Amino acid sequence: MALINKDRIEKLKSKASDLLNRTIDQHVTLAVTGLSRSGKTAFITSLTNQLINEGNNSQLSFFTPVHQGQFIAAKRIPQKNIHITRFDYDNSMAAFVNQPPSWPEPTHGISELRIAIRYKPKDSFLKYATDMATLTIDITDYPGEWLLDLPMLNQTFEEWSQQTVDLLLTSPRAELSRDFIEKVRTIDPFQVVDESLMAKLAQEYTELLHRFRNDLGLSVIQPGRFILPGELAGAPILEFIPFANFSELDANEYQNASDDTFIGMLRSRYVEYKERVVRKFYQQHFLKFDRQIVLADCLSPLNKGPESFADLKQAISMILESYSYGQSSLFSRLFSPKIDKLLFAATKADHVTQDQHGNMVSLLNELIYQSKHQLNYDAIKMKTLAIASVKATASGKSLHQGQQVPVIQGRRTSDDKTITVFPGSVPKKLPNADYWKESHFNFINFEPQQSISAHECLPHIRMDQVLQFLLGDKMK
Ligand SMILES: Nc1nc2c(ncn2[C@@H]2O[C@H](COP(=O)(O)OP(=O)(O)OP(=O)(O)O)[C@@H](O)[C@H]2O)c(=O)[nH]1
Ligand SMILES: [Mg+2]
Repeated sequence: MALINKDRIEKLKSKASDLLNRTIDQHVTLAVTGLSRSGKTAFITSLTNQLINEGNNSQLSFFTPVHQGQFIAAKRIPQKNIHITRFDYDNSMAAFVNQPPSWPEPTHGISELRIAIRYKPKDSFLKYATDMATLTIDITDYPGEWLLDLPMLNQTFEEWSQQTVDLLLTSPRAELSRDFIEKVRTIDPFQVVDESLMAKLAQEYTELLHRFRNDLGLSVIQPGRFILPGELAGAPILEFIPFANFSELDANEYQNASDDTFIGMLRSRYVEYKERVVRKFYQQHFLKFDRQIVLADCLSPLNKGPESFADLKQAISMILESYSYGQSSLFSRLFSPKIDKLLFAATKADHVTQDQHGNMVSLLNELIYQSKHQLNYDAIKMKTLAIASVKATASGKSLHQGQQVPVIQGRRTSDDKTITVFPGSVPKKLPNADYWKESHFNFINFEPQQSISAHECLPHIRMDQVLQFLLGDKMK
């Protein structure tokens, strides 16, 4: 008798579970962004690796479902949007598995990955119906540079040109830009345009943007798609430039210029770019994200100097416009937002000693909260963490002038030598002029530590806190 009852209860449970699995939201869309080289690929690879290899050398004690024994297993499953590039997890992992291990190659554009996590619900009302639940996670990797374009949606071609040319003619960009601006000034804006001239100028402008990023370490790059075109590489929609001579144009003549003139083509391509590229990205992707991780590498700009750091501050402020949900914000006026959690992560924390992690968090918080955009704390839950997706150094202590000082040890990228250093202090606040005069940073690039097998967990710093913030509440 007792057996029959148990059987019936199990059947009822399974029926109820089927029903609930169909009706209860057990799905989350995580978007990962950051400027190029900020650590997006390493982050997604590590996050996936920690989940699918949980139990095999994993260190996730701050992730409650693991800590409380609710976590059963996770696996990669086919992604939802099959028209979007697959995030190449296997290839990225291969870099860490190789002997000697290396970092994954740079990526371009948007990619996706889907993971299913099986867990035992504990607190939520799911536990009355089922012994096991599944949380499906869609992860999207996209360039932070694409968010730098949001303000363009609110600007005419004339406004954008003037702002961009002002920026180009200001230090530190002026030196590199002068010749290009002079060249643009010699062109008759009302001449019938030769498309190959337009393509050539756009190419020169794109090269300038690459030099700002790579040679000067600058972050404000606009239009963002020019350096990271994704599937639009070579398309004429990316072939326009800011016009340098608006003050000398007759307003009427400009208004009436047809699309086959130089200025007319610039204007029409700019408008098309805003609608078909910028707005489309927000509509097709951004508005579908539930949760967002913004990765920021604050250490490289600190190494490069004050101009690079000031530019990072400006870029972060521009990126934050996309999360500024106040009624008067540009974003809320254009779109209806959905994101409920926003994680800011200062990446590559293994480049500095552990005692500096608190300063990394304070510094990133200063960059975020001093921005002119008020983030709406009620609508979005936010957190800042200093992390290393893949820890490439070991920490220890060394005797220096009779005192124990914290140090890190790792395999230096430039010469593959194992070195032990104190790389310097991270400023707690936005550094001022005196700070730049006195301080010398020496943040060194390291290669990953010893290689691991593809089914082992990567060493990390605070990836468990990342998982707890992003997924913990969905797995109760
Ligand atoms: N030490 C250390 N270095 C890291 C870490 N994450 C990233 N890096 C370094 O930063 C570089 C860029 O990391 P990626 O993950 O490729 O960055 P990304 O944002 O995907 O770059 P793009 O694909 O070019 O946009 C790597 O090649 C490493 O040198 C980390 O956790 N620790
Ligand atoms: Mg990448």
